[in-house]
Amino acid sequence: MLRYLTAGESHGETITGILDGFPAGVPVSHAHIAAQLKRRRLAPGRGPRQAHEADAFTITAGMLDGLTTGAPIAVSLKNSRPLGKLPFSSTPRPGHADLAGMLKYGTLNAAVIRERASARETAVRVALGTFALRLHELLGVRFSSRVVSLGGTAALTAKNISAALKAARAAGDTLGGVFELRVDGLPAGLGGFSQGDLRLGSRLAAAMLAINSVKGFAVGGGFGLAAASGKQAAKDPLLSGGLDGGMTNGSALILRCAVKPVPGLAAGAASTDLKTFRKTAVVSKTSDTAAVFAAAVIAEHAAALELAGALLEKFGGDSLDEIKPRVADWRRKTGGILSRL
Ligand code: EPS
Repeated sequence: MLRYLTAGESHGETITGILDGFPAGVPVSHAHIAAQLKRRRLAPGRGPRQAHEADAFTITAGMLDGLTTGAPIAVSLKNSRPLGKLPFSSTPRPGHADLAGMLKYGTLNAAVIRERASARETAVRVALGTFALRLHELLGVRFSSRVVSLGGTAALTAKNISAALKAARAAGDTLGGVFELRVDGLPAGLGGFSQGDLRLGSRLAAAMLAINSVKGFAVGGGFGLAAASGKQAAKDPLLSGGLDGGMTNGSALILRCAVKPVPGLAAGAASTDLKTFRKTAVVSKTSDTAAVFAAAVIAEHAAALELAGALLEKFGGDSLDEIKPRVADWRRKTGGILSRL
């Protein structure tokens, strides 16, 4: 079973991730992980925090001579400016985890909640996801993502993206958007239908909705399918988005996610101090202008981890050498049928 956990706070010393159940013999270099972390960190729409974060990391377990060993993998990411002591704040930022978290843990200090709920944690998810991406790559599975709308505009160009982000930033505002994730080359038959929690759609939905700010999830035609007739849907296999009955069907997997505008506003958002119950404005200076570009990168990694788990469940194997011929054999068998349809 492939599983992972993370620990660490946004302004703590380090953020740590452990990936357990990953096969041996997968070559993963420091450069592979650094490149993926850079894609996340430098995605458009990022806030001032990214200018000083270097996402320096160390792999402290599970690797030998550039290859995974099969033992649990541990990655530790250093924060560039850890805060020794958190600034106390009893004013929750609306739309963030602050209020619900303060009620849940019985604290008047929103900082305690923010520190762990912050999207900073997704950096280590990306580091762990790089291992899964490498496994997929070596088995011929390719991941890509793109932002398909920003702040309600769908005809996106580099120029209007940059203008929209600039205008929002100048107004102390933020923008939401939609990203699309595409996975090509997945073997057919991953996932299952015999129990609801085995359906790959439910597992991918959980992985996507676990990304900060993701509020909507769709497979293939998604919400548009509700308006299509059965005849129309039957004509376009892309509408199923690569999943039928909770299993991969041999076509490209296509997911879309809606990402809300970052609720922390530089212009200030109306809130209430939970100590005094005075109405006040809470100003967020470090927030991103749009999280959708970074979320798309994070989604590639979160989906890669989920799909690597499904792949290992189907094919078993403790090392890449063991898995590779099994996948190739399956591709030959299923490909012979799929190519004749
Ligand atoms: C985030 C708020 C800011 C962002 C952060 C996500 O961080 P903080 O307020 O904790 O300084 O910079 O993103 C990152 C640090 C990152 O690496 O992605 C939030 O509220 O989610």
